Formats: sequence, structure tokens, C-alpha cells
Amino acid sequence: MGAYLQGSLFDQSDDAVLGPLRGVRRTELGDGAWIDLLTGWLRGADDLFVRLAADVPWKAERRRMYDRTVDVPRLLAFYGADDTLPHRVLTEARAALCAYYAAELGEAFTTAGLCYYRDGHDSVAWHGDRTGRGRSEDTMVAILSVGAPRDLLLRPRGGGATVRRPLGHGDLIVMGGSCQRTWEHAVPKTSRTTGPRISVQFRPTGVG
Ligand SMILES: O=C(O)CCC(=O)C(=O)O
Repeated sequence: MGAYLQGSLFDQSDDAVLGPLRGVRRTELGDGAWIDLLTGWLRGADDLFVRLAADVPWKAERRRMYDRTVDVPRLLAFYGADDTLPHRVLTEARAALCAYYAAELGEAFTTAGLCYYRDGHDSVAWHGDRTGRGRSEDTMVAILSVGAPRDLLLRPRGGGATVRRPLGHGDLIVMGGSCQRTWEHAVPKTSRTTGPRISVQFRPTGVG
């Protein structure tokens, strides 16, 4: 992985430590969708970033778009329910999320999808996580963000104002309720000089 993260760029702490989830703040978006946000959930996230950048078997994918095949503008990796996650703090994060949201979600977060945004040219276009049960059922997708800050945008599927949530090093956002069905989200490209970012998305089995 060529992108180099200066160790002191984001966070001075040595060990990756998750804070309590009770500081999570919920915003109702409408149509039964909501987001929970906790800035700085993970302290000492530099080591996590460096380890993930180096150790994860990142894949560059290509996708069919109308009449041509294009590069997916980010690198990807996926860990299924039975796979060992690539860093112990991700295992701890998933367990903490499972415990905190158990009653409301009614099932566990199991899988982890990882995206590596190498710079501001990398992005994800407007979409909902609607492959699988996200298409028809309320669910949750929890995202831990490390590295350079990027904006996550959300907008109602039927049209309406865009909500912008900047995600920084160690921040958590959880999209819940009908969010994957009734809203869309995106991480747009940016012309600002932007370092690399890794997003870790925890989902229940069957939500993609
Ligand atoms: O980078 C992010 O935080 C969002 C990723 C995402 O929406 C996706 O991979 O489906």
C-alpha cells in the first residue's frame, strides 16, 4: 500500500481505545430513518489505520456502468461473519456495537466491509445498502472512520435537502431504521488536498 500516513498526523495516543457508546447522539432524518453519531469513539486510531492499510488484502474492482466497465474509485475488502477481523480493535468495536444496539436491532452486527479512499479522487456514489434485507427491512449499518476526514452525505430517496456529516479519525456513524430504504448516502470526491481514509462498515448478516 503506497499511501503513507504520518503517525502523528491525526492522533497522538499510542493504543487504540474505544470510548463508551453512551455518548452517541441521534438525529431523526424523517421517513423512519435516523443516524447516530459519536465523534472520537476510537482514540489512538493511527495504529489501526496503519495496520489496516498494510495488512488488509485490498482489491481494486471494476464494474459495468451502462456500456462500459469502469474502475471502482476506492479499494475494497470484505470479512464475513466467520472471518477473523484484521485488527483486534475491530473485533472489540463490533462486540461493543452488538451489545449497545442489541435490543433495538434484535440481531448482531456480523460482517465488516472495508473501503480504502486513497485520496480525494476516491468516492462512493449515491446509494442505499439495498442488496439483501436493507431493501425491504429496517436495519442498521455502523461505520467506523479512520484517517483523513471526509463528508458523508445523506438525502431522501424521493428528493429533499442533503444532510452533511463530516466523519473524522475515530468517528462512528450508525445509519438506522429505514435509512437504507428511504434515504441514500454518498462520500463525494473532493478537490481539496485530502489524505487517505479507511471506512469500516459493520452490518448484520444478509444486509449488503
Ligand atoms: O465510506 C463510507 O463511510 C461509506 C461507505 C459506503 O457507503 C458503502 O461502502 O456502501
